[in-house]
Amino acid sequence: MEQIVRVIGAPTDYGANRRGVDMGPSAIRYAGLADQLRAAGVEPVEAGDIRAPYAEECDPETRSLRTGTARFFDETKAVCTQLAETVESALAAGELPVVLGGDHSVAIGSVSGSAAASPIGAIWFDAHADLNTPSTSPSGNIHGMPLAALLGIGEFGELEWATAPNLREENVVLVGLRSADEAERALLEERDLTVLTMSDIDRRGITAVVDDALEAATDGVDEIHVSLDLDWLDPTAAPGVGTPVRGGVTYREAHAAMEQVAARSAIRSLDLVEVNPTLDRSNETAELATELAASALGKRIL
Ligand code: HAR
Ligand code: MN
Ligand code: MN
Ligand code: MN
Repeated sequence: MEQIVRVIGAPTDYGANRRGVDMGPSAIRYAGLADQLRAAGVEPVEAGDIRAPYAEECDPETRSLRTGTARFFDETKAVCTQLAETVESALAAGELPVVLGGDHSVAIGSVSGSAAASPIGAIWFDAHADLNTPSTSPSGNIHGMPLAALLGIGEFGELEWATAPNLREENVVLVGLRSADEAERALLEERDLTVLTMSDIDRRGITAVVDDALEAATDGVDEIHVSLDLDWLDPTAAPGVGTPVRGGVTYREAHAAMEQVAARSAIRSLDLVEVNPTLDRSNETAELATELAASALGKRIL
C-alpha cells in the first residue's frame, strides 16, 4: 500500500516582518506539489488550509505574555493549536503530514502535533537558529522562536500549547546555520542541541554533515520531523524567501540532503516554510520546495 501524504496549508505571515509568506501554500500547490509527490511514490491527499485571518484583521500587539515581545501571539497560538490537532490526527490515521507555511512559527504546531503520541527527533534545515524567546528576540517576530518554544526555553516553559514534551534537545539538530543572534549563540553554547553550520558543510561536505544530523536526531528515537525553511538554500537558488542570507547550500546540495533523509526511512512529518512568492519571478522557490519534498519522500534520479 502506498503511503498517504496529508498536505496541510498553514497560510500565516504573522511571524515575519515582510509580508507574503501567507501565499506559500497556494504557491507550493500551484507549483505542482501533488504531481511531485506522486513521482516520489506516495499518494497526496489535500487537507486544505488551517484558518488564519489576514494580519490586517488582527492586532499585532495582542498577547497573553507577561514579559517580552511576540507579535501576533494570540493568532499564532490559534493557528498552531489547530495545526497540531490536524497533524496528530493525520498521523493517527497512518498518514504522513506535509505542512505548507506560512512563516516558520507554524512549526510550533506541526512539531507539537507530530510529537504528541510518541518521541521524535527534529532536523532544522535553516539559515537561522529560531531559538529566540519573547525576551531575547531582536524583532518580536515569532518565526525566529519556534525551536525555543518547542523546547520550552525561557518564557515558553510556561506555555503548554507551545512545547513538545516528546522532543529532547539531544535529538534536535540545526543544519546550515549562518545567522544567529547573541542570545541564540549563548543558548547553543550551554545546551545539548547539535549544530552543524555552513562552515561544517564547507569543510566536510553535505553528505558527511547530513549523516551526522540523522545520527543525532535518531539517537534513541525511531522517527524524525524535518523542518525545511527555504532560506536554508542560497538566495541564488531560493530567492523567494522573506529573510534571505547569503552563503547557503546549493540546489544540488539541498537535493542530496533530502535524498539522504529519504534513504534513512525515518521521516514522520515535514514542513515547507518561509516561501514568499511575491519575491519570486515565476514561482521558482515554491517549485523548488515541491522538488525537495519529493526528494525527502523518496523520489530518485534512477
Ligand atoms: N533571528 C532573527 C529574529 O529572531 C531572524 C529570524 C529569522 N527568520 C526566519 N527564521 N526566517 O528562520 O528576528
Ligand atoms: Mn526558520
Ligand atoms: Mn530561516
Ligand atoms: Mn503541548
